[in-house]
Amino acid sequence: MKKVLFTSLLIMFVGTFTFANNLIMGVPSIGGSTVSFTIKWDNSWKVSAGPANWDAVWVFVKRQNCDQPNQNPWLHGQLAASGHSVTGTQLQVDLPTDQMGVFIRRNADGIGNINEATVTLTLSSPIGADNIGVYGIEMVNVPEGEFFIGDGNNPSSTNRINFTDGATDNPLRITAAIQAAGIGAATVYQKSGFGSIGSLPATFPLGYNSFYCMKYEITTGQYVSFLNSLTYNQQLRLQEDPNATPPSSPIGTVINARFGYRIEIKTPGISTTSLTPAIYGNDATDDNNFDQENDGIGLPVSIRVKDFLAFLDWAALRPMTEFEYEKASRGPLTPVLNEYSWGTTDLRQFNNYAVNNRFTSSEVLSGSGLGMANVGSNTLYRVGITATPISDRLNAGATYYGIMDMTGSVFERCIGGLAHNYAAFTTANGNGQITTDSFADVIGWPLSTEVNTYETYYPRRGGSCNRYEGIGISNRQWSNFSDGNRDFASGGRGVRSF
Ligand SMILES: [Ca+2]
Ligand SMILES: [Ca+2]
Ligand SMILES: [Ca+2]
Ligand SMILES: [Ca+2]
Repeated sequence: MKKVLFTSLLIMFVGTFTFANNLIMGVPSIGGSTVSFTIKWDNSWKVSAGPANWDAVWVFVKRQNCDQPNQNPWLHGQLAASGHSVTGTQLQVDLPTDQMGVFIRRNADGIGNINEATVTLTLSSPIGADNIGVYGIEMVNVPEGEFFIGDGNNPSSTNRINFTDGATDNPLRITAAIQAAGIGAATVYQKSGFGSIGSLPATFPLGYNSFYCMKYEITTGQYVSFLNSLTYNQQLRLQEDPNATPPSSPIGTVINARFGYRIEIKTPGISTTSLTPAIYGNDATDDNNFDQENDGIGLPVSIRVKDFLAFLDWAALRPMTEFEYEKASRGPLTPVLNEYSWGTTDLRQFNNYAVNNRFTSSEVLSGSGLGMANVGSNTLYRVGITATPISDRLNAGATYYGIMDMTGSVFERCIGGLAHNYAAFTTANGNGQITTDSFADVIGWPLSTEVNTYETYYPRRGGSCNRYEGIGISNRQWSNFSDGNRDFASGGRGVRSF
């Protein structure tokens, strides 16, 4: 039986110019090799001044041969080289060379709502009786250009380990020439040489070139969509405790419950007559009624490095580097000592405010102000909660480009750190598939076949809801931190070079 799934992986939309709004994608229709669906979202932008960037939706397709739908894996839906279109006059469809998905974005400068339009994508082979899933993730363009790493701190002070120009405490400007040649030895970008053991070559993304960055951290809704596309054995490898809580466990078995959200088994899998995967859902209210409006679907997830990399490979994205983290946060502006992702040292912690409409898509804090950040509260709130209809960058806590929660909420895992070699990392994206043991397998991603032992190979940036120290844009004090479970409010987001 043919079925179609559709998932707005992120249902809330906010940005520098904007307030919370829906990305809405309609139920797809299928014919021949094509998938068509409606799309609309509010408070979109494309601007030539200031950040000179735009927002977009990364859309990709999964397909499943349905002769044995309970057992067959969902495979990434490779797109054809042409045959992609969108109706109306506002939008355009951009196809990357690897044909893993498309970016839907404004075709001209403008700020405001996107009228409903119909997107048609052509797959690389006829759909036949396959089941089809369509997924969308909101992204922000980070344009090509120079920027600074480091904020001028003494890297030895309070163990900041921040980037410098090598010789002094001063920031270093990343230029086209540096990207083209590779930045080289760690002593070039850190005073004590605390960087990659191997020299970073031209193929290592230093952030000069443009890339797309997820507007928000990976959410519980996105993570559940990912889990629900896996085989039983893949799910087993991502369980809380594979021995105690296999996918065939009863309804309500907790898979990942941290800082307020609860991901549980909604429909148990089957392990007796066949291996039918479980269906997971969110149940923040813990009444075993899943995926309700107040079940915390828009909260960020706290996950291990293994989970994080598997999600990014599945979504055909990649991790960002530490250099790209600083670019995405600071933009081209001159560094401010100890600045946070909104560009100042203003800071208001969430715990000083009440929260209304808890766990819903309209969850909101009782107050606002400059530099709102979820650090030290030990609770997670919906991604982008600080953006309001009238918020500017400082009030929304947004980065220069309009990316949310880069300071606080969950840690942003990056490629980088010290005491290991990440010179082989490139702009290569995931290919939509993970291994049968649920590992990412992209060449160049550090140690992606080891279990839990590579947590220290992915430095964490920006602080989290359970850490208020070391949260500045350039602070690297969590570079060498080991935590093999999901207890530390560590998550992150994907990026993609076009
Ligand atoms: Ca429950
Ligand atoms: Ca519920
Ligand atoms: Ca964060
Ligand atoms: Ca892969």
